[in-house]
Amino acid sequence: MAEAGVSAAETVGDTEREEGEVSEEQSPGWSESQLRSYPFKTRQIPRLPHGDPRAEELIDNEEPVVLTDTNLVHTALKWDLNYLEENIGNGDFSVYAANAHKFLYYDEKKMVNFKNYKPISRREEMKFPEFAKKLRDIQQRESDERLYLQQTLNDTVGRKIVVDFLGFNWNWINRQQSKHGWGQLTSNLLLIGMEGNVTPAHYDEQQNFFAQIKGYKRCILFPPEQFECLYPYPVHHPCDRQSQVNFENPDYERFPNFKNVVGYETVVGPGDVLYIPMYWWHHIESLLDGGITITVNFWYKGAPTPKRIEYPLKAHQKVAIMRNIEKMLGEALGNPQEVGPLLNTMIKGRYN
Ligand SMILES: O=C(O)CCC(=O)C(=O)O
Repeated sequence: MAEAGVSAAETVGDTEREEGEVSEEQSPGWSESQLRSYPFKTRQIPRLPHGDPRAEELIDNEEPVVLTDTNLVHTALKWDLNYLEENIGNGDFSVYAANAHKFLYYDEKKMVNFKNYKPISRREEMKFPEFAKKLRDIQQRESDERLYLQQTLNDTVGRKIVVDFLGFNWNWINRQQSKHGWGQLTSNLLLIGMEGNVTPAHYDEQQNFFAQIKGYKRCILFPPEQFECLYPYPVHHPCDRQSQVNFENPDYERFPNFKNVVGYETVVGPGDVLYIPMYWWHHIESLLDGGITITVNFWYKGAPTPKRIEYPLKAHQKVAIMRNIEKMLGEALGNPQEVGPLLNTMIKGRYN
C-alpha cells in the first residue's frame, strides 16, 4: 500500500522533484534561488481551491493540501509591522533571539531532565514596539542576529485586531472542525519571522490550519510513516517531537535512515492556508531575501479516539503508543535518564 500522503497527492498529478530541480507549478512572488537546499527528494503538495472535492478528500484522509481561496484571514492581509505596532496592544510577546537561522523549539519545563542541554535560541518577553524596534535595528545594522516572535493571540490585543480577528472566515473553519470531528480550537499562534529563519522539522499533536499573511514560507512535510527516518529526541528531552537530524549536514552514521526520507513541499504566500495534519513532521523556512513573514495558525485538538480500534494501527497511532511508553517508563523509573538504558536492556538480543 502507498504511504499516507502519496496516494491522494498522486491523484492530483503532482510531480516528483529532485534537489535543485525547478518545479513547474510556482506561486508568483518568489524564486527557486530563495530556497535553501537539502539532500532529499520532495513532491509538491497540491494547491487547490477549498471547494474542490480533491481538497476535501485530502483533509478527510489527513493529508496536506494548500487551500488557495478560503479567505480565512483576509482581514489580516493588511497586517505589517507598523499596523501591528499601532494596534496589537500592550501585552507581552515571546520573542526568540538567535545568532543562527535555526529556531529549534524547546520546552523549558523539560530542561530539568537534561541539565546539560543549552538551547541555541533564547526567549525574551517584550512589548510589541520593543520587538519592532529591535527588528528594524538589526535590519539596519545588517547584523547576523535573528528574531522570531511566537505568541498566542490573547485578550490583550487592541480593538482593531479584535475586529480583524472577528472578520476571519469562521464559517469555513468551524465547518471544517465539525466535519472532521475535531476538538476545540486550542490557540492561534502569531509568528513574525525574519527572512531566512528556519523552524526545524518537528511534529505536533494537534491539527493545524496554517494561514499565511505576509511574505512567503517554504513548508516541507513528512508523513508519520517516516518516524524512523527522522529520529526525534527522547520524549523527556526539551526538544521532544523535534528531529535530531541537521538537514543541512546530516550525520548518516548516527541517522542512517535519513537517506530514505522523502518530503512533500510547498511555498505558501499571503492568503494561502496549508493544512498540516496532526503528527505530520514539518520544517518551515521564511524565504531567503524575502523580507519579514507573518503567519497565524489555528491549532485544533484531534478527533477523539474511536471506541472500536481498527487494526492494523495507523502510523500516527503507533507514534502515540511509543510516546506513552516512554512517558510511563520515565514515571515508573522516577528518572527519565534511565528510560534509554532500560529500553536497550529490553530489546538487545531479544527483539533486535
Ligand atoms: O512557521 C513556523 O516557523 C513554525 C510554525 C509551526 O511549526 C506550526 O504552526 O506548527
